[in-house]
Amino acid sequence: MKVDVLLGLQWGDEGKGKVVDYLAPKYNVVARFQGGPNAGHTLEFDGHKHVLHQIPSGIFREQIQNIIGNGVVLDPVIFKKEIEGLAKFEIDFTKNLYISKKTQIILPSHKLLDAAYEQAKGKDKIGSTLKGIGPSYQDKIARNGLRVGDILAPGFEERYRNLVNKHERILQHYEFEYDLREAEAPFFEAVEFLKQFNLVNSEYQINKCIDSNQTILAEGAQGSLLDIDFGSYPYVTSSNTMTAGACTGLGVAPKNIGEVFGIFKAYCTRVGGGPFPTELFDDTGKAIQDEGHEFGATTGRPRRCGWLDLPALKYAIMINGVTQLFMMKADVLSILDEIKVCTDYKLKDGTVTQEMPFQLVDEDVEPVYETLPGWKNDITGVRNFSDMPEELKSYIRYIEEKTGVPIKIVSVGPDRKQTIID
Ligand code: 2SA
Ligand code: MG
Repeated sequence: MKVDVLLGLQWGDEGKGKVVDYLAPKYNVVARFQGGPNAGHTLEFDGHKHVLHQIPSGIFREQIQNIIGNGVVLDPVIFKKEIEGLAKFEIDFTKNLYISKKTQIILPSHKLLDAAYEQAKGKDKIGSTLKGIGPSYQDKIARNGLRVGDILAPGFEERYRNLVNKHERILQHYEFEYDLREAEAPFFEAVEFLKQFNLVNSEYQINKCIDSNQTILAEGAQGSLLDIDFGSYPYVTSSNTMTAGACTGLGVAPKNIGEVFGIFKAYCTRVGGGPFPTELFDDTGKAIQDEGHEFGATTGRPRRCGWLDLPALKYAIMINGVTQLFMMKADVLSILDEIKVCTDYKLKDGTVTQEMPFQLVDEDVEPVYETLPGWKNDITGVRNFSDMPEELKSYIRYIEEKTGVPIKIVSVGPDRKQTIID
């Protein structure tokens, strides 16, 4: 079977965790292909909320093979905590979790570098989650990184020390005060802990699954507008969050990509710095933030809120080859009398365009809005398309017409059950 890809089309937090959890029973394999502990995938079921950072969202089902792919950057300390935090599920994770030997390892010093780089950027800071993501990808590309497979080979500690020495010189250059020693004992403990898991050449594993007709879901983290190449650079994360990232992050050939599920919120949010043309600074923005509980799942930071941005959504659909759209958090908009949607960007020189400019700068882009009527009805109990209020149906049809892609799932609440399938 081909590999289906699920990814966020905005700035992350679209509700990918919920969708993967919902789709997981249909799949034999769930694989993460990029990002690391900066991700926060929230799953809610049986009245409990669980946030996963590095572990694929199929982990709660024993029969699913969960794979952390080579494109991921893994923090062993956070990984250990995550696994320990799941103890109550009484699942033997050494049986349903596989980690690529080629996965890069985040060292404690990567986190310090993240903080040093952010501090040096001053008011232009990215708003990084400070989990060491950028610096560990930097080492990967610079061919200095340590990989999961390296922990099994002799000399790991020496290689660690050599790399940390380089990091310390950079930290000193930035005159960044730090205390690394305290973090090292838990790091090496976590490295030992990692050894009990299946550390594999996951590209073979995935391709064997493809050949034996198993169903595979690649689970993206963050969102397309945070993609290192196509996002709102430099306010992006350090990985390819798009469909192509699933190919390189897992070792899957492009011809083996199947459906591409694009997840978007019925509105827009962004956490961290960077441009956001449709951001709301008024009571409506605050109301959406409160109603949608828009706070970072990893850092607890408040998420900025705004209207749905169609030029950005269409861009994400284009670069990813999205075949199905899933619209999340429609219930949050039930509080509004009317809903705005950005259809075009008006640029400084007066041009109106639907294309993303090379450099997205809020001051240079004025969103052109169309206003649609709200439904003003509690939809959290709706379970099928036909029972939706007419205004919600029109909102859905409107987006489908503008994007040319069908909306196949609409989410009306955080629980697994609050999902409407077309
Ligand atoms: P980083 O940590 O260096 O990759 O940050 C770079 C930018 O990418 C953004 N980013 C995110 N945006 C939304 N959600 C993310 N995950 C967490 C969540 C975030 C949280 O699920 O809520 O809890 O704050 C995520 N991870 C990275 C980040 O804000 C920077 O703008
Ligand atoms: Mg999240």
